[in-house]
Amino acid sequence: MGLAQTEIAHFNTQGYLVKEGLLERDELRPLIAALGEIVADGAHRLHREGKLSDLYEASGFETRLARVYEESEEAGQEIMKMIMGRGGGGFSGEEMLGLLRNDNLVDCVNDLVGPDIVGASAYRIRPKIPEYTRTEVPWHQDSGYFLPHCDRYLIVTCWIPLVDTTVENGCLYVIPRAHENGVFKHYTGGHGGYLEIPADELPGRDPVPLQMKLGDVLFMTNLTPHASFVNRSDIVRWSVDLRYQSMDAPNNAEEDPESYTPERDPVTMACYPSEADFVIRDSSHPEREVRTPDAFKELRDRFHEAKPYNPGRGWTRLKDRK
Ligand SMILES: O=C(O)CCC(=O)C(=O)O
Repeated sequence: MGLAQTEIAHFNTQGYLVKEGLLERDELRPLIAALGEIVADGAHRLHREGKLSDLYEASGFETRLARVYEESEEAGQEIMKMIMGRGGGGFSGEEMLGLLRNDNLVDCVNDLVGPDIVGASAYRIRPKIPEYTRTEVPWHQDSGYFLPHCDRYLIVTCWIPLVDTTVENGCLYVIPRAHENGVFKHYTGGHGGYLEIPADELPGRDPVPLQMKLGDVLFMTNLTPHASFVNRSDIVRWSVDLRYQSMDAPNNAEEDPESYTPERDPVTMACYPSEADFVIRDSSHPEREVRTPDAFKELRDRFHEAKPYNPGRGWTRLKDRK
C-alpha cells in the first residue's frame, strides 16, 4: 500500500502522520495473543506462589493486567517486568518480529527512509495501567535518547495501539511542527524515571491528542515531541512503538556488541548502542535480513548480555534544573 504523496508531505511538515486502518485486526492478533499469554502465565505463577488470590481468567486482554494491579501492585510489576524488562524490549518472540517485518508497515517506512531499512534497536511494549501514574510518559523527543551525531538522520517511530485509544485512556499527544526546532534540552530523572522536557521549555504550540483505533498507525520523527498522561479508564491502554531508519544512518546491525567500549569514538557508534539493530530490508543483499525468530532472539540476547557501552548525551538531572 505505502504512503500517498500528501501523506508524506504531512509527515514532513507536521512531524507526524496517522495512517488510519493500515493494519488488519488479523495482523495484530498474534502479538495481542502472545502478550495475553504472558499475562496469563504470570498470573498462574503468582497464584501458585500465593502472591495473587485469583487468576482473573474472566477478564480479557484489555482488563486482566488491570485486575492484577488492583489486587497487588507488586504482582502487577512482576508481570510488567516480563513484558517490559531487559531495558524495555523484554519480549522478543516471533510475533514481535512478525510485526516488525509486516509488509504493509514496512512499505510505508520505505516511503519515508528508502528501500534499505534497519529496525532500530529500541522497540517498546507499553501497557498503560488505569490510574497508575508510573505509566505516564513525559514530554520528550526520541532523539533525546539517541547519540547526538544521529540528530540529522530520520529515525521513524511507528506507534501502534493494541486497543482503541482515547484521551480518557491515555492516548499519545504530539506537538505538530516542533520537529523543525532540533533537539530540546532534556533532563534525566523525569516523570516515571524517563527523560523529560519540562512543559515550560516546549514551544507554545498546542499539543494534539491522537485518539486512534486498533489498526491505525502513527508515524513520527525522532524530533517530534510526544507524551502520554494518566489512564483514567478501566482498561489497559496497550501499545507498541517500533523504530526504523535507513541503513545509511549509524547502526550496530552486524556489529559486535563487545566493540562498544569507553575508548571508542562516539561518532562511530550506532544511534542507540544499548540494544541490537537488525536488517529489515536489504534490496541488494536480502540474505542479510533478520527473518527467523531464532536469529532475532539470539541477536537481542547477545546485546543484552554483552551490555555494550553507551556514552549517552550527558543531560542534566531534572532536580538540578536552574
Ligand atoms: O506509549 C506511550 O505512552 C509513550 C510512547 C513513547 O514515548 C514513544 O513511542 O517514544
